[in-house]
Parts: sequence; C-alpha cells; structure tokens
Amino acid sequence: EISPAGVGIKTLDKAGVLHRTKTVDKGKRLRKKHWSTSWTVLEGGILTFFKDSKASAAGGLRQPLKLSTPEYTVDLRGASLSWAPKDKSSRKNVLELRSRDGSEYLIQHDSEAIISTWHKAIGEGIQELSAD
Ligand code: I3P
Repeated sequence: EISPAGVGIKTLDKAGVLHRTKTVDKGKRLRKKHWSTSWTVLEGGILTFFKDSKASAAGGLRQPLKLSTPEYTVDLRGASLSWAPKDKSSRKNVLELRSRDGSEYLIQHDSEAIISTWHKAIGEGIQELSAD
C-alpha cells in the first residue's frame, strides 16, 4: 500500500486473540492436542501465532507486539482453509488451516462473528498470494 506521502507502508490485515492448536507438523500428526489462547496477527501473507500468555489473552488489540514472541508463523502461500470437520474437535466454530509444507492448525473462537472475520481475512490472504 502507498501512503499519501508516497512511502510504502506495511499493512496490518488483522490482529486479535484466538484459540489455536497445531495438529500436524510437516506431515507428522502430533500425538497430543494442546489448545492455546494467543495473540494472532495476519500481515503480509503470514499468519503469526504468538506464545500463550495471560497478557496475550487479556491484551486484545492493545497488546504491544514487541513484548510477545512468535510461536508459529504460517506462510499462507499455497495454504488452504476450511471449516474443520466435526471429528477434528468437540469445539464450535473451528477452522482448519493447512500450510503448503504439510502442517495443520485448528483455529477457534466462541464467537461465530469473530471467527467469520478471520475466515474471511485468512481466505482473502490465501487468494491474494495465489494471484501473484
Ligand atoms: C484433549 C483436550 C482437547 C480435546 C481433545 C482431548 O485431552 O481435552 O481440548 O480437543 O480431544 O483429547 P487432553 O488434554 O487430555 O490431551 P477439543 O477441545 O478440540 O475437542 P480429541 O482427542 O477428540 O482431539
């Protein structure tokens, strides 16, 4: 994006607090499912899940990003996103994200409205990258 001053600026697509768990690591299914609540940022075609922390859970949009450490970064290029089949989780509103390198993540929020905005934003991120 080009600002009025003509300077290229990085666009933050979306940020917020989500529940997430990694289920497959580069093709290898992980034995134990461990849900974490984390600050999550979608920016420049990359989805970053920050480390689980109370600050992350409580911080909402005010969370100072520089105080968090990324735990997983998912390159959306070649990724796919769908609603998780019921057998993947007992939770409601669960999205399944598969990365091109064969890792899988479940992403969940109790609010259908909030998870729907993430569905849209991540889906659009994937679409934009496939158009390059
Ligand atoms: C798991 C934990 C997860 C649950 C998972 C359980 O137990 O309760 O939250 O996933 O269900 O196995 P534990 O903590 O003992 O590992 P969901 O919340 O997504 O249902 P699963 O085995 O059906 O994946």
